[in-house]
Amino acid sequence: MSMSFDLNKYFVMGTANCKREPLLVLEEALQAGITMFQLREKGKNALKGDAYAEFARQCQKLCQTYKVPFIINDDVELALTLNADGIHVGQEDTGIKQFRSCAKNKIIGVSVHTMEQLEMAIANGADYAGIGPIYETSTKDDARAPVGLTLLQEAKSQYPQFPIVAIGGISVENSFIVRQTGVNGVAVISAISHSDNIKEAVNSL
Ligand code: 3NM
Repeated sequence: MSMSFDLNKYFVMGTANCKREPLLVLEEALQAGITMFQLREKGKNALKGDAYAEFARQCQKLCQTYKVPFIINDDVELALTLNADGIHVGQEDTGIKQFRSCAKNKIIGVSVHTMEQLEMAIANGADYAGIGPIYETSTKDDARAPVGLTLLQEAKSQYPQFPIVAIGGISVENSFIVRQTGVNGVAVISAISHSDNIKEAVNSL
């Protein structure tokens, strides 16, 4: 059993997603009330090596201050080194069984794009699934075709107790209709990281 967590307002970010100092963006989002944070350091100018680890440590420290779970995308080694609260993996990333065996009480999230992948994630012991992209997104280079709201509805009707977060193209404007599917929360990058008023964006999501 992993530690408790709340998917309600899940902010995902890496340095490439920020137009301002990333740690300031994160702190404003934390102050505004995000419930979960995932460091997703991707792209051609992504931090590497010590700079990446140090940035991750600083993000973790902020999350600890605000008592928000700190999740690392696709990097089991760093997650274990930093004793992060959890890891988020895609379909192509390291299997979750490996992470679970060395981190029993950690949060494990998996990105899924079909009902079959969702069933597999649950069978493999994931703690939550991210379903997406719900809408078109320009943030993820290799994003698949949007799955729309029907997959969220199907997932929640078949697995009402399993925590599900919607991701991909979610904005302040469309988050209301996304939430009507019964999902546990919305995960966003640009709706927060590109916002000129993070407090308002987080409040409105
Ligand atoms: N994963 P934005 S879509 C990181 O479909 C990510 O699994 C997705 O960025 C998936 O909120 C996506 O700016 C990008 O659209 C989300």
